[in-house]
Amino acid sequence: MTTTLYELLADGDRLISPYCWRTRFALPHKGLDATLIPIKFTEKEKIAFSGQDKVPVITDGEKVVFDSWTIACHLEDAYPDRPTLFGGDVGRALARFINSWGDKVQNPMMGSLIIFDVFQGLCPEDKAYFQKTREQRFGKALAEVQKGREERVAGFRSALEPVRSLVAEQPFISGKKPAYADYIVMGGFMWARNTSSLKLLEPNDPVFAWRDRMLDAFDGMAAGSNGLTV
Ligand SMILES: N[C@@H](CCC(=O)N[C@@H](CS)C(=O)NCC(=O)O)C(=O)O
Repeated sequence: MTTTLYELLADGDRLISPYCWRTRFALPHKGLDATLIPIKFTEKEKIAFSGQDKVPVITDGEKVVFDSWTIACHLEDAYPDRPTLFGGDVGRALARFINSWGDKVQNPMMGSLIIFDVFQGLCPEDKAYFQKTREQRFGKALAEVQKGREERVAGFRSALEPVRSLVAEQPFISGKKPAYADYIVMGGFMWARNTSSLKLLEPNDPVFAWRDRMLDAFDGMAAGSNGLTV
């Protein structure tokens, strides 16, 4: 069966969407070797077949699936004999809580620190669309959103405390090995890494060491994705 992932790239080959990154990790976890199809914000016609306009989108054989959480559930259910992303129904429900935290807390906080950097790294044809839609979302100019971030980054680090205390005690959020909950949180960090030089974490932070372990996962897949910071 052929699997295809439509994912969002900035200028060059930098995969920038936190949600696409979740799927990027989930696929090799399930041992699936997907064909990767890059799209830009202004190339939505490439995913029109999915009936909506957001990535990630996968095709898996005849099936079309969109939304990173729905994709993770599809992969778990379609490939039950492969390594599990959730570790059972209770693990799936708990990973869904992390998904919600990533969507509602982690990524919005990160966005307020890096959104102007994201804009600056986009290809020229995507810039006007991104600026218009994101300024509508934030209600102000993107450079303004990012203002004062050197002071505000401390608040982001505090919000990571539940992750920090966990990965200080065990190598991954999911335990001894990484799984979908790790991919959710790492998706946000990959968004930042591939768009911004802002130092989000201090090197002595246990989350920093966890992020390094995630960069090394799957033969350094994320580390080799043209990031700007270490
Ligand atoms: N809940 C969705 C969110 C997907 C999403 O917002 N994707 C963004 C990229 S990060 C997108 O495709 N945006 C297109 C646009 O803004 O036009 C998921 O988890 O997949």
